[in-house]
Amino acid sequence: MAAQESNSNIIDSNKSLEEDDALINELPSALFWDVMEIKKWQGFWFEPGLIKCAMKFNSSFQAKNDDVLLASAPKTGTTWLKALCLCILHQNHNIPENEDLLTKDNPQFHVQTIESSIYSTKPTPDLYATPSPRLFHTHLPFTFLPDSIKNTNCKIVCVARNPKDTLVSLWHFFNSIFRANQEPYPLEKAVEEFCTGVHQYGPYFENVLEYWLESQNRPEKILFLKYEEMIKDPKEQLKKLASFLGKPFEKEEDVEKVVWRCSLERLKNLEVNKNGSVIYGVPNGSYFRKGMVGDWKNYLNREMEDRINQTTLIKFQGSGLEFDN
Ligand code: PAP
Repeated sequence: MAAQESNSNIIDSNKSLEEDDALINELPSALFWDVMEIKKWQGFWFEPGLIKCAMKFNSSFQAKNDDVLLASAPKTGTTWLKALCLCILHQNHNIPENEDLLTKDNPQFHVQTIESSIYSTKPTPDLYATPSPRLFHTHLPFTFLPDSIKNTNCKIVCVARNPKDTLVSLWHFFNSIFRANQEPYPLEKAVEEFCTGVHQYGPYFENVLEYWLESQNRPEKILFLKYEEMIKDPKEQLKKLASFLGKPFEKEEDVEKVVWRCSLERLKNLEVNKNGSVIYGVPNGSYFRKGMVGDWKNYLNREMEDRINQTTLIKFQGSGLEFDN
């Protein structure tokens, strides 16, 4: 880490782009996986371009009461949640296969991650021309959300996942992006960076905890889903999600259809995801791997397991947040 954190790194909608650049330049830096510069902004690490987008999003986004915002720390079930919410909000459970949106593009394309897609394009697309209900996603922690999201009636759904599987999923993902045809990044280094929070969108722990605490205070506003519970009982979790979004299922068979439509097995084998295009510079197929609870046991040694367990214990202590793993 190079510089000291600036005291002036607060969000201010009156600042010019040049001032944003100057502020970002002053932030402490680190090198993520030896390739990507990340900077610490208000306690979290992001690549500099993302900070700019997050600032723009924070200062200019106007929420509507019927917006739905999906939130997740990376690799905790985002793609799955995006697919499920698309099906719930469109409610056309009887459409033939060839009309299903999920066969046409990856869920990541249909539900864009607001700070890394919408606010990184120039000019900013006309968000307000999008038909209601608008469905967005963010990997940003709760702190960074615009006041209009926090203070209107729009709903937030957060998905979270146990830290050890999240880390292993992250490790596979970044190996495929940064180190294709190379030796994988040393896992012990990835564990250390995960525990100290020095990674893109890190720390995972604070990101997850913020949404957890908010969901406890405002359950009508924020639904907190756990990946492990979704794997264990997808139908029950899907019904809970649909009811929260004000679109409860009328028929049990529709619940089953959506669970199947959004299953890893189906999505992974769709043509569009096997050979499909690229979003955020990432092949569609990289969003689908094993989708297992406890896959970490195949990768982490005792020392790594203890390191993550100890960190989890300290970070989540007293919050009531626990994960199966
Ligand atoms: P993102 O943060 O880049 O958007 P995200 O979708 O949150 O990625 O995480 C990918 C993980 O979700 C992968 O987990 P794994 O590496 O442990 O296998 C991926 O397999 C899993 N996943 C993707 N789609 C589904 C799905 N439909 N059902 C269950 N798990 C899924």
